[in-house]
Order: sequence, then C-alpha cells, then structure tokens
Amino acid sequence: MANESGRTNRSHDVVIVGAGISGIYMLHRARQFGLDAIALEAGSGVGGTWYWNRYPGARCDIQSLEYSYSFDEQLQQEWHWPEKYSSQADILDYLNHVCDRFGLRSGIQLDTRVESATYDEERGRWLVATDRGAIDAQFVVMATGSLSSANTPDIPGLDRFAGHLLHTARWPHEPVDFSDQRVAVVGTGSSGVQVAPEIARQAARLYVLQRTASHSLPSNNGPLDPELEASIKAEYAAFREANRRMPAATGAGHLHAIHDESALEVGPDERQRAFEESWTKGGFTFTQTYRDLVVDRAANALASEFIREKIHSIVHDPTVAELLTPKLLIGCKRMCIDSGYYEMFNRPNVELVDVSETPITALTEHHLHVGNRAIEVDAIVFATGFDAMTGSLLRIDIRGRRGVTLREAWDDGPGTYLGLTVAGFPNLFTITGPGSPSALTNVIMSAEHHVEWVTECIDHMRRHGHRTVEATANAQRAWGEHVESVAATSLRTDPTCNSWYLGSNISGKKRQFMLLLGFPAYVERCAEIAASGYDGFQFDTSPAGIGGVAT
Ligand code: NA7
Repeated sequence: MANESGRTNRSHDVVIVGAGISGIYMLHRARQFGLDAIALEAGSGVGGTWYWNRYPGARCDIQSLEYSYSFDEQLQQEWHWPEKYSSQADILDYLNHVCDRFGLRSGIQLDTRVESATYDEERGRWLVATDRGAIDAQFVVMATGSLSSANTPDIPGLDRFAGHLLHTARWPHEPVDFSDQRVAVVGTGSSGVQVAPEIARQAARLYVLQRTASHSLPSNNGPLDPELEASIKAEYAAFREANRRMPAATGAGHLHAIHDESALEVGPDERQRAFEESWTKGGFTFTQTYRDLVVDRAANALASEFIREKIHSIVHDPTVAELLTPKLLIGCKRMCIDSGYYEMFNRPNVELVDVSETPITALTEHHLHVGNRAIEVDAIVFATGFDAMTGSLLRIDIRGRRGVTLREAWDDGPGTYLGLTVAGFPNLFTITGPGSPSALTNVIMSAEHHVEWVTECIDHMRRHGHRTVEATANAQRAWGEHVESVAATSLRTDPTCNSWYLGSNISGKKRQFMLLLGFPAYVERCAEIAASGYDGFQFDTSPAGIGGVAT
C-alpha cells in the first residue's frame, strides 16, 4: 500500500498487468530468470480472454494442437485436447492447469484492477496504482491482451431497456436461459457468428442484426483425431518450429499444407476442387488454398465467388443468402470460423435484420428500433467486438518521462518499437502490442516469443548493470514506417476495408493498420536486434541495477 509520501512498501522487480495467456507465461519466465514478479489481474480468475468471453459457443478459431503453449515439452505431451478446435471452457481449464502445474498462483493477485502506472524518472522505477493499493516496480509488462476492452455501441436508450443486456466479452458466470425468449444478437463478427447458432437452438425468436456480412468458414470441428495427435506429439518441437515459419503462423505441417501457387495460375476446375477441399477440411485452411488470396484482387475475387456460391447453396431463401454474402474483400476483417452459422438461417425462428443502411436508432423499454421498425425483445446480446490493440492500454493512465501520458504519446496513432516498447516509457513492455504481428498469428506463439524476448532483454540488462531500457524515437519512427510499408503489400489495408485491425470499428479512433504482417521476418528482426546489443534502444546504467531497492 502507498504510504503518506505516495510511495509504497510493496516492491517487485516486475509488475505484470494481466493473467491471461501472456501474463501467465511472463510470470513463469520471469521467475525462471530469478526475477521477483507479480501479475495483477482484474478478473476473479486467470485466463484473460478465455475468462471473460464465456458466451455459449465461444471457441478458438485455431486448432488445439497449435493453440497451446510450446515452452514445456512435458506439458505439451501430457495435455490432451478433446476437440480439434477447443471450447472456451477447455482452454480455461488448460490455463488453470498451467498455473497449478508451474506453481504460479502465489504470484497472481486476482480482483485487482490497475488504474495507473507512473514512471519516476529520478529512481528509474514505476509506481503501479491499483484499486487495492500501489506497487513499486522496476519493470512493467503490459500483458493486457489485444482483444480485452469490450465495445458496446452508444445507442440512445441503452439504460431504458428493461430486458436482459449482455455482451459476449462480459458474459455472466451463471448459465443464461433463453428459452421462450425473443433475443437480438447485434454483430456478425467471430463472436456473433459463434453465439447466434447456440441461442437459436433455445430462443423462441432470434433476430440477427447485421451491419456488415462477414466471411465465415466452417470449422468442421469434432473430436481430436488420436492418430493426428500422436503423429504431432511424436515430433512436437518440429511441428512448432514449422508453425513459426508460417507467414501468418496460424498453421503448419500436418494441419494446413500451404500452397505456393497463385489462384490465377490454375484452371477453373482445378481451382474449384482445391477450394472445395479446403472448405471441407475447415477453418483457415481455406485462406491458404493459394498464396495470393489476400494479396491479389483477382485471386481474392475468385475465393469470394466460391464463398458466395457456398452461402447460396446452404441458405434456402435467396434474399437472405444474398444479404449474408460479404461485399468485402477477403482478409479485410478476420474471417470467422463457425459451426452451423449459415445453416441457422434456415430455421423458422431466426430472422436476419439488415442494419447496414438503416442503423439501430434506439432502445426503449421492450424494443430495439431500426428505423421505423420496432422489434420487441426480451434480451439483447452485443457481439460488437473490442477497442482492439490499444483500448486496454489506454484505459490505464500510463505516464512516462516528464509525465507524458501514453494517450498523449499516441495522439496521432500508436507508435512502438517492435510492438514491445514505446519511446518515452522506459522499462515498460507491451506483449502483443500494436506494431507486432500478434493478432494475425497464433497469438500464443506470439506471446511466447514476446515474453522470451522481454525476459532476455531484462537478463541482458542485469548482466550489464543497466537500470533502464528505452526505445529511441528514431527507432520507433522507422518501425512505424516499416509496419506501414509491409501492410501496404496486402489487401487488408485497402481503403474499402474497415476492421479492428485498422481501428475503424471505434468511432474517433485513428485509422491505422496496427499489426505487422509476417511472423518469421519479425522474429528474425527481433533476434538480430538483441544480438546487435539492442540496436534502437538506449540503456541507462546506475549503481542500483536490477533488484535495486526502491527508495
Ligand atoms: P468484431 O469482429 O469486431 O465484430 C463486431 C461486430 O459487431 C461486427 O459485425 C460489427 O459490424 C458489429 N457492430 C459493431 N457496432 C455495431 C452497431 N452499432 N450496430 C450494428 N453492428 C455493430 O468482434 P468479435 O468479438 O466478433 O471478434 C473479435 C475477434 O475475436 C475476432 O476477429 C477473432 O480474432 C476473435 P461492422 O463490421 O463494424 O459493420
């Protein structure tokens, strides 16, 4: 707790903000390096994203054998995933297991929301204030996740609605019973596409409010094939390594064969066969059918046409099928992976409501208003996404050198060096921060990489007696230009695209592609920088060194 001078009696080498995938591993790794670390978590349990997003149907869109930690051979050998794509509950069980197995709970403080982090230039340390007291630390690691600041649209009358208001990212712990209810799901991104079919099975009537039709691919989920599991576990390390070499790192080797061909190089029959095969295999395999689907407009159009035909072959009502057909380029938004989403629209109790031209105008006590239409509902489920990448960081009052806030520093869009550090904010690290490949990869893999890089940097400092590390403004500027120039090679930044990758789902947020494309090149660059003695960083050396006592 802070004493009268505003200082605190609690002091650690490292404060980690968040105990999700990144925070859990950061704590483990920091301890392995002999650092005294504590993870502060706002939730009442560990798991981050997988703790909060407990809505029915919540499931990972990356296969279980990939979406798991690779840092411990025994862990990856012993853990058994029941399904090809894991449910939220299974992932949460796994993360709890990891905490128990590595004795991490003693270093995690739950029910603690970090409110501010203030850098003390004189001492080269941070004061982290929480709703349960303050902690002094040499390093702060923001493991706050890319998708954790839930976005609820500011619809007039939200507070007037007398029914049940829910958000997929803040789902209650107790089961929600939709039987005999009229329910509206707002949003048709990954969360909406997953939750709607589950609600449709229970509710008397389900209205799906769609502003933009998403591309959704079938997961073809099912029990994990024991032979596949055995074959991957027989050479898990090599499998992980192959994954790390994938451009988007969302699959490799046995799970997704990457095709080197262009969709334009092959004849229509062969292309149709290839698309059909990857569609049937399920998941992101489809986007890997040809190398140029998110790079070349003509290739993109061929894949879009295949999906359009699929939607029309599944959905009986051609008007509904056409409304569900995305008008966007593939890759503009993250594609959704579903279990029976399009099929759901053949149910008599489900109605698709187009809010693209006439938005939701208001809520009243029992109604949701779309233009002149008043839809009577008992419950509204917002599946309206997140203030991604920057939301959770900016929600905390972070103040670096000269008291400059992160919000001020990022006034013109988020700038980082490597996605891991911010100029003017010494000894502050951002795991999967803007400017890193993070959300475009298998994020566990990115988190592992970042955590290892950060702990090795801290270890380097310890060995060299450095007190602080900080990105230079020049390195940060050059990194921003690099991220932008790589993004320009992809259709994801096309002017017709609007997505949380670009921040364009949040009103007033600067449009800027916040992710670096290409995981292997990124990993190589980070390694080169470390090997060069941390090019682009400046260190400050003082006798206090690491573990120096806060005074
Ligand atoms: P997303 O992908 O950001 O989707 C949010 C959805 O909510 C999207 O369809 C939005 O339409 C819709 N939305 C947002 N505000 C409104 C309003 N006011 N009216 C109607 N519809 C609205 O979030 P998810 O949670 O589904 O998925 C996020 C990531 O989690 C996903 O990419 C995976 O990585 C896992 P819009 O497209 O903006 O027109």
